[in-house]
Amino acid sequence: MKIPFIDKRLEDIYSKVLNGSRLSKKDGICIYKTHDLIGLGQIANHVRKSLHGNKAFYIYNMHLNYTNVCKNRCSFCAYAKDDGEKGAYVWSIEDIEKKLLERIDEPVKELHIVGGLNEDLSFEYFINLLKTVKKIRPNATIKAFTCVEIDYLSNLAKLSIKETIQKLKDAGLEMMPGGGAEVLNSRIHEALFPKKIGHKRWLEIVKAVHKAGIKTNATMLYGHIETTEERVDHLISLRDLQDETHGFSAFIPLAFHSKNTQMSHIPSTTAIDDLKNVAAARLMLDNFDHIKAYWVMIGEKLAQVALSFGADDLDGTIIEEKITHTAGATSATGLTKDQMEEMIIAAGFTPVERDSFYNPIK
Ligand code: V47
Ligand code: SF4
Repeated sequence: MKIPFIDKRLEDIYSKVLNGSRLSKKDGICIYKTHDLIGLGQIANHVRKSLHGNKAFYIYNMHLNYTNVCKNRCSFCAYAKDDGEKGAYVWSIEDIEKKLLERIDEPVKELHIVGGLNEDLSFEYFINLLKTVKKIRPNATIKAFTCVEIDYLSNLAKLSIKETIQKLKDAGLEMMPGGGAEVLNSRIHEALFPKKIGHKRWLEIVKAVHKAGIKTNATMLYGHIETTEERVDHLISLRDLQDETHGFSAFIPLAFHSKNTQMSHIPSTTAIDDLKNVAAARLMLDNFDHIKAYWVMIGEKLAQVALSFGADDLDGTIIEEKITHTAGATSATGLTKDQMEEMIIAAGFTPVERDSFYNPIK
């Protein structure tokens, strides 16, 4: 298909994509810098359609954020609290049972479980948490804990990363979400989340997780202090690791929301930047099968548009999303299955309900 590019630099990128050649750092920077958003979108859509045709995936999922008490206090996070601070909470195993039982009649296929680093919780709590969830929801996949939590749990349990993963796996862990990487860069790490593990450690843990046979997602938190070059380097680091492990399932660009954070002066991301991040991911991450447009962060309407800019997945129904809504997200806190399907159909795609591993639900 011939694309009438306004920015002629995109012609080279399109030729590389058509030839199956890998895009360079310079191409990545051009993708972010171009003003030819429609031309860029058409290239990304070409790749998206060649991989997934007209399908757009979603999952019936549920988020469980077991505690918001966190010792790291990253400056971009509105969700975390100190112990004893107003609004701080920890769910007991009984609270978690209650939450699950309240919605037991719903066909939930995945439980997305993450929380803060709360020094009051023991390693046994996490094992009981996984076992309880599996007992109540034996047919739903447990996608839980970021590499940040895995690092913390290995210190707590005084076990190696490998042993920690094995214990969690034995208790029911089946997949891991992509959070915690933020931007894989030392400058940003020092400036925004110095208490959290750095990028080398994040990559080391993710590698160990993949080696243990657990698939993970990957994310990038954009729209704060990062430069274009740092964004592209982040994508290339993920692409390099994927070449080695093939353990990443989906990539999710996460749009920074600054309300109630220590960085509340930073304005919201623009629709143009949100779409560029989706397209950049689709084009740079040539070894990732799936790119998610996370409707919670970019809003339902833009997520529909993102399906034509490289994304093939809208994540899920969610219900009770906390992390982004505490930071000012104006999207719904959850959607019904019908709403997800209507969104996808209205955007011109065919909805496919999936499980955590992208198998269609019959
Ligand atoms: O790691 C924290 C981000 C992440 C803010 O793998 C913020 O399927 C925006 O990783 N504004 C957690 N973002 C969410 C996450 C995720 C979400 C959906 C699906 C999957 C998946 C993973 O949220 C954190 C951090 O990068 N975050 N604060 C904020 N103010
Ligand atoms: Fe804690 Fe995660 Fe928030 Fe950082 S982003 S303060 S690690 S909950």
